[in-house]
Amino acid sequence: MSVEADRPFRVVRIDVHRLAAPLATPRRNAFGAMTERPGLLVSATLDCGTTGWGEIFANWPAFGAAHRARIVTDCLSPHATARGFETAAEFWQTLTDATEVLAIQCAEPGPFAQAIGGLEIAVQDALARRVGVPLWRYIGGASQSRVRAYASGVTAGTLDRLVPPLCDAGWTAFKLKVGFGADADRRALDRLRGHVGPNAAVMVDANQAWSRDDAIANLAWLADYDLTWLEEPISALASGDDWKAVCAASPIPIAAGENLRGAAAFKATEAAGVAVLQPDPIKWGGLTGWRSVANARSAGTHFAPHCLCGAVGSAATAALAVAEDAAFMEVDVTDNPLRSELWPLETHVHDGCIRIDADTPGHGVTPTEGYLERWHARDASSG
Ligand code: SMN
Ligand code: MG
Repeated sequence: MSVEADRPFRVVRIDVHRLAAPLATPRRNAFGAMTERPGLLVSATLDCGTTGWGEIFANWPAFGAAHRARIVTDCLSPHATARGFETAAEFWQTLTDATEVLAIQCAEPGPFAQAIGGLEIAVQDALARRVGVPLWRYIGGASQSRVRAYASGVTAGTLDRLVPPLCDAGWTAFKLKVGFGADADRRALDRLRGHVGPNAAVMVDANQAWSRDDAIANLAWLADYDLTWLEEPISALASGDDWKAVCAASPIPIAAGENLRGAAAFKATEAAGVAVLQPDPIKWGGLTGWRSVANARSAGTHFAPHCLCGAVGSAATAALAVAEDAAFMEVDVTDNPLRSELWPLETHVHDGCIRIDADTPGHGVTPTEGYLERWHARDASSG
């Protein structure tokens, strides 16, 4: 039973921190390259004096963190500090309702949802710290304090370097980016399976690369690879009929969610046959929205939260994943000092599972002054 109904609260201060960590090697995706790891943190201080931390999705566009920081300071803070609230769920719903029309007028429901999600996580973290309870237990987790991790960010070009040390460290699940042509994808999958062996879980992520027909055509060879799931084979905005056709044709569980917003969207994607839901709390929903999706899912549908962010977002998503008994949690294993400095893999992942300290209040990550100064974004687009 969540303890969040302990007593009302008021947010008295909100701060945002734009971060950027240069990358020695650009991180390439189908839609562009990252030359630095951006980050956007938000802190919320309650009337009792406790401060909690959240993270707002800001990976793209490169200047996105500055824009989302202004959404927090100019659009959300006035509503967040105007009155007291009974629960974090009421806080999240109030901010969502209060800015819904503005987000539509700006054609920016996504950035607004991301900003609200990160701010709600900061409030939940503060509420859990206020009563000295770990966040995963505060939001209702009871049974276990760990969740199976899978390594993401693995590509044909990086797998030979990234995967063997992870296998040596006990990792047992790996996700490969595909969508680069059947021959190239097959070669990469063969090499990955060669590293990880027959018992490891292997997932593939097409990042929306295929049309409905191309996805169905690719299933013919993907079926040979004993995959745990095929992620985003087609556009997140493709029709329900397209998703139904791909799911019906696939012998492999289909996964999606990182680009969906709203409980209705997740319900529709599940109705289309998607078997693994992957909401990302710092892209939409925070802990409140995420848990509404978790609680509404059908018995046979699995949860594996998407996560591509720094230490605060990783720790908050881990708390969620544990509280909701997720099947897996994504861990980006590529270079990101914004995560590794305060949430190092070697500390938090053992035997292929993310373990959460059962005693530390909140999500357990408190950015230090040194961290904030070291990674403070110094570009001109300070917003
Ligand atoms: C992903 C998307 C964009 C960049 C990196 C990784 C991927 C994921 O969809 O699941 O993390
Ligand atoms: Mg993905």
